[in-house]
Amino acid sequence: MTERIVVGAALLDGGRLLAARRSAPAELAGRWELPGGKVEAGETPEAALERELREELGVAAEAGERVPGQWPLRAPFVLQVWTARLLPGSAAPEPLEDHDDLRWLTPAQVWDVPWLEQDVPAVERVLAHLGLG
Ligand code: 9L3
Ligand code: MG
Repeated sequence: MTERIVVGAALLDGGRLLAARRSAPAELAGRWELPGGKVEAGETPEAALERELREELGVAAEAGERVPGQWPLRAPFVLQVWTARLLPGSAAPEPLEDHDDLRWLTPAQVWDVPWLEQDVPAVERVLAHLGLG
C-alpha cells in the first residue's frame, strides 16, 4: 500500500508551541495534537499544512522547515512535521473544526497535556530540533 502523508504543524510563536485538543473522531477526542491533516493529491506538504492551519484554526501561517523523521499512524498514513509561523496580520488561532481547545505551551509546559500517543515521538523530535530536547 502506498504511504499517505499527514502533515502536522509545529506552530511556534514567541518560543511557544501550539497544541490543539481534538474533539473528533470519538476515539481521539480529548487528546492533544500538532494541528494538520492529510496531504491531498497534487498538493505539496507545505501547501497542505498552510491549508489545514487556515481551515482548522483560521490563521494565515507559513510552513518553515521539515522536522526530520516520520511516525506511523493508522495505515497507510504516516505523520510528518514542519515548523510553521503565523504571518504578520494573521488572526489568532481559534478551534474552528476538529478541535475544542488550544494552548500555547512553553518548553516547560509541553508535557502538561495528554498528547495523542502517535504525536509523542513527533513532539519529542520537535523539541530536539529546536534545541530544547
Ligand atoms: N493525526 C495524528 N496526529 C496529528 C494529525 C494532524 C493527525 N498531529 C491522525 C488523526 C487522524 C489522521 O491522522 O487519524 C488524519 O488527521 P485529520 O485529517 O483527521 O486531522
Ligand atoms: Mg486535522
